Amino acid sequence: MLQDVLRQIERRDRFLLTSHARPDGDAIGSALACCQVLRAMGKQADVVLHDAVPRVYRSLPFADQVVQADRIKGGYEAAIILECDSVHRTRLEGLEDRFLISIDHHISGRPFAHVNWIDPHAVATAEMVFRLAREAGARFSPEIATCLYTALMTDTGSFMFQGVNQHTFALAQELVLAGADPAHCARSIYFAHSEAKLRLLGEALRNLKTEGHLAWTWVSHEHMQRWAAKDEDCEGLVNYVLSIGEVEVAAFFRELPDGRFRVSLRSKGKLDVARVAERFGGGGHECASGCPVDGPLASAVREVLQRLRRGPSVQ
Ligand SMILES: [Mn+2]
Repeated sequence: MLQDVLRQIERRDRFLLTSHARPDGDAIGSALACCQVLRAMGKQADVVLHDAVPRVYRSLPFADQVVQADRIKGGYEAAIILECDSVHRTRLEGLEDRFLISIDHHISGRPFAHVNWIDPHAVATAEMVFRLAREAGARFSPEIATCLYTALMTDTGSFMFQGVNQHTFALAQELVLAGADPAHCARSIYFAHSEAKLRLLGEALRNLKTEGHLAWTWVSHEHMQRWAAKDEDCEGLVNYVLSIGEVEVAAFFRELPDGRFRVSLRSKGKLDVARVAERFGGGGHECASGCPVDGPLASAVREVLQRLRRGPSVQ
């Protein structure tokens, strides 16, 4: 619980903060904000991530201080793992024998750490970091508010996803009062794409296929190379497929250099796509998941669609 987390923080001086590999807005924003909260409490803290900060989050306050590494070095007294359901998903080595604190809002969150604060009612991990900061009485700077607002905005799909309620807006209000600028945060995320991303979207829309409540598309490795696209340029393209009114489930296939495919699955809620992804050795949430599938494209699509047609249903 929150009190246990605070007690463990108060006992120590040097902290490492991290989150899952291929970090999203909640992972980055919450880790950056939590790091500043700890520093405001007089602690030493560093954010260490396995992957680079994606382009759209690079303008967040203190994003330039994020350390990218495969292995943890240094005398940290504890590691705080945010928005992440296992040590493995951080893809960082050297965490195993450290004192671990987990802060997560996922319903699938497992108590893998020494101290676990998992609150599935929190709409984003950012909400939990906000509560931690307030409980600690830490000075709440505009920079911290900006990181948390960005995390909240992205993790709620710009306040559109299931679970958004009056508390979400109350939190947004607190963050704006503390100095977050909503228009600036939105601009940095939604009007900051690379050209490559739009070129990939072009190919994805050209390749779009639909079948009843299912829709899917793909981009080839060759197309990725032609536009010097990075993995992160594919982020969110699946949502365009899901935006079709009749579509309940969308799949996006990205060809990897080795000819396999990375599949992103999205659901509007009637089908649990986490369970489908798990069948292929992936995972995620009911409405957003991912998995690897062997190529070539035709067989990858056939296998995934077979599962999607069959269910299993959430209801
Ligand atoms: Mn989150």
